[in-house]
Parts: sequence; C-alpha cells; structure tokens
Amino acid sequence: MIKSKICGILDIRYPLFQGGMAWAADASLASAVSNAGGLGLISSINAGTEAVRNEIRKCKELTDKPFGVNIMLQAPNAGEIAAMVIEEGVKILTTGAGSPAQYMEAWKAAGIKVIPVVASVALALKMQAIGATAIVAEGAESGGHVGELHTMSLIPQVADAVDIPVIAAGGICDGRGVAAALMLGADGVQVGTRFLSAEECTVHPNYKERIIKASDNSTMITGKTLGHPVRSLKTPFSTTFAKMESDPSVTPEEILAFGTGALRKAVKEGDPNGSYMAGECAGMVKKTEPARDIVEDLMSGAEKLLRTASDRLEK
Ligand code: TUI
Repeated sequence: MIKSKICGILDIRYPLFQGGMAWAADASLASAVSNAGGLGLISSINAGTEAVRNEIRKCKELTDKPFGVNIMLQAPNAGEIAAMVIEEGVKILTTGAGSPAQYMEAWKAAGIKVIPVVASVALALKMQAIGATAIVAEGAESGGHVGELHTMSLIPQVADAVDIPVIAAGGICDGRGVAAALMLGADGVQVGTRFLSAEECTVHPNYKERIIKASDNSTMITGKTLGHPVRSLKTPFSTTFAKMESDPSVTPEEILAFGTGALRKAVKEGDPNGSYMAGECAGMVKKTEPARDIVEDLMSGAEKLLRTASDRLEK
C-alpha cells in the first residue's frame, strides 16, 4: 500500500486529498473520501459562514476519520471563516488563492495543522517559514483559480525547495497521475475534478454530465485581464466572458458583474449559463461511481504502476 509521511502526520490511510472545491465540496463528499481513507475537505465557499459551520457539524456525524476545511482567502467572509473553524474544533485546514499569514498565529495556537495551496516556489518557501505543516503545490492544469506553472515543472522545483511534505495537485485523475506525482518528488496528491463525478458529490446532475462528456480540449482559462485566471469548461458562459475580456468597450466591473454567482448557478442549478469550473483532466472522467471506488482506483492503480515500472523498460 502506498504510504508517506503525510499519512502519519494527519492520521490518514492514503496520501490523497480531495480538492476543497468551491460550492461542490460539502460534508457528503468530504465524509465519503475520509471514510475511504483519504482526506476529505469541505469548501469555505458555500451559502455563508453558518452554512459552512453546518457542513462541518454534519461531517463530524458522517465520519470518525480526519477531515479538513479549505479556506478561499479572497472571499469576503474569509476572516469570519478563519475564526469559525477554531470554534468548531477543525484540526486540518488548507488555504487557497492567497497567503494565510495573518491567521497563522491563531490557527497554530488552536493546534490546527495548516496546509496552504501554492502555485510557486517563492510562496512555498514563505509558507514553510510561517509554520505550514505541509503544502499543496497546484499546477495550472487544475480547475478553478490557477497559477502560471504546470504540475510537471512546479512539483520538482517545490519539492527541492522545501523540507515539509509536498502534495501535488493539478491534472491528477487516475493511478498514472498519482504515480507520476510521487516520481516528481511529491509526498501525496490532491484530486479535484475526478471527485466531481462521485456518487456522494452533490453537484447538479448537469454538472456531472458535462464533466463525463468532456474531452481533452474542453476547458479554457478566463479572467486573466482581471488578475484572477480561472479554468472552467468551455460553455456559452465562458466564451462570452472571454469575448468581454477582449472587448475594450467592456469595463472590468461589467465583466465581474457578469461572472458573479455563475459557479453557484452551475453547481446548484445546472444552469447552462453557469461557470463549470473543472481541470484539464475532465476528459479522463468517464463515469459516476462511489468515492471509495475512486480512492481505490487512484491508489491501487498507482501502486501497480510503480511496482511494475521497470518491466516497461525491458520490451
Ligand atoms: O483556490 C484555488 N482554486 C479555486 S478558489 C475558487 S473560488 C472562485 N470562485 C469564483 C471565481 C473565482 C474563484 C475556485 N478555484 N486553488 C488554490 C490555489 N491558490 N491555486 C493557486 C493559488 C495561489 C495563487 C496565488 C495561492 C497564493 C497566491 O499568491 C498570493 C500571494 O499573496 O502571493
């Protein structure tokens, strides 16, 4: 069985995190992944701070295994969430889309293990210096908010730079991706898009269907002109968004207004005019299945590949 130092640090069976996907990662998905031996994560992006508190309480009822919360630092209620997770006794946090430096002292004092998501060596080093337990290094193959570098070059550079465990994210969707990430120097992986198709994932059926029907070139990045690049499925929403960005007569405020609430509309209502955030590997997701089967497929697939790797060189 594949194990690494992050398993002992977090008391999890497999070095596998489920991405804390905005609106989509709730108690249902997180508890299913934790019960399957990975680390389930609840997103802080939901219908407000109290809704997230509720998901945390539900998750505690659905699993006795460790789980965490992902805090999206650019959200207007990030400060409120930062305090609420302490009140709720959450023990593991990941953070995204910024630096969690201002919250670190309070979280560490509460005994919370903090695992920031970063997209560069510079930020990985900064996070290590302020007391991160580990880091998730996320390449731009991932869905949602993306950085500049891609997984293949980001992971070895981050792994060389820091001493804390590195969890690879971005483009990892099956055992091949897990094995590759470990070879690149990662101590574990974070998988998002594949879990969107899990039976326990509560996104609208239209969202799952779009993921399952996606092919290799189904995603695109929008939002670069606003300073918030986001990868999502190509839909009338995302192509209109891109057109607005290249039209000099459209103001950034108008573009922002067009995008507001679009992810929620996709996740909750399956609205064709919503934003279907997804990673490049959406084209590899073929069916809906229980989270436990996804976890087993990822980990046993990687183990088989790693055990037989040398055979493939002898043909
Ligand atoms: O956070 C993510 N991915 C996300 S957040 C999100 S919610 C959203 N909703 C509507 C519109 C846009 C987004 C969807 N997907 N991933 C983690 C991640 N963080 N990737 C890269 C980073 C990152 C980037 C820059 C972390 C820190 C950073 O630096 C900021 C600094 O202070 O230097």
